[in-house]
Amino acid sequence: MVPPTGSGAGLALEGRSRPDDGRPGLRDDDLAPEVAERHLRLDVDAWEEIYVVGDVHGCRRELEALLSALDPDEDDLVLFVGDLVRKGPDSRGVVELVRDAPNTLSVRGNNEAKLVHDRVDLPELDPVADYIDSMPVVLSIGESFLVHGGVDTRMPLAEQGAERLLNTRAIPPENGYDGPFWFDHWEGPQRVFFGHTPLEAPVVTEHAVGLDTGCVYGGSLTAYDYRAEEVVSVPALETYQSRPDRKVLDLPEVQVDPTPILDE
Ligand SMILES: [Mn+2]
Repeated sequence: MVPPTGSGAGLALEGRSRPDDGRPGLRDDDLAPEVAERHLRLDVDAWEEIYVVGDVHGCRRELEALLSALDPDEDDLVLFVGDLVRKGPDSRGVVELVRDAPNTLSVRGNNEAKLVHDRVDLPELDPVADYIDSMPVVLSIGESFLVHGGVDTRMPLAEQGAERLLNTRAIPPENGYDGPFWFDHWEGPQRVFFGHTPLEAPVVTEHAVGLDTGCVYGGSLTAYDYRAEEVVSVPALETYQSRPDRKVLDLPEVQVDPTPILDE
């Protein structure tokens, strides 16, 4: 697919996306047709620094602090695992920030999908509805890809529709927050960057990187530095929404401690 319409990233991405040319990484053929149509491939070699950011949920101030600390320039790329919107204080501000920056892109989260499919109506987001509609479901770069929820390891990737990729958490799904989780079973070959499941600390394994550290719940906003292979985070400035502890996963055996960074 072409980069999202109205995206500031559209220009910067020119020549930096890449065709399905047989090099390693996710191919359109690996995906269900409806997902392949919404698969954006980026050229990993066309960018210097690459960061992947967890669920923002309208936490614009924390996102600004994170971006200010990372200080990306036009040759750096900032990707998001979706759920830019809802629950937090400034969903529209977050979408505008991501839309208007020249080097930022997000996959669709389940909360964007609720807007796309008219399951919820938020008039404040009407001015950015076209941009939200245009967000890809899968974004691949190098031998990694981003998807909001995860991969259902009970079936081939090519049989999984967008809703499944946006909402997968436990396997089987009815296990909810008790697990085991899809990333306990996923063996690649690609590495999957994901959000959707609030974590006490980011999950980093060979084939999965979980970045939703529950900023809107008073946790932190986390970014993975693709080149340095480390995670950095800024703390939430407030608890915008409360959440029961059992719905924030603590998985010490696969979690890493992010480096806290402060906005100078
Ligand atoms: Mn979320």
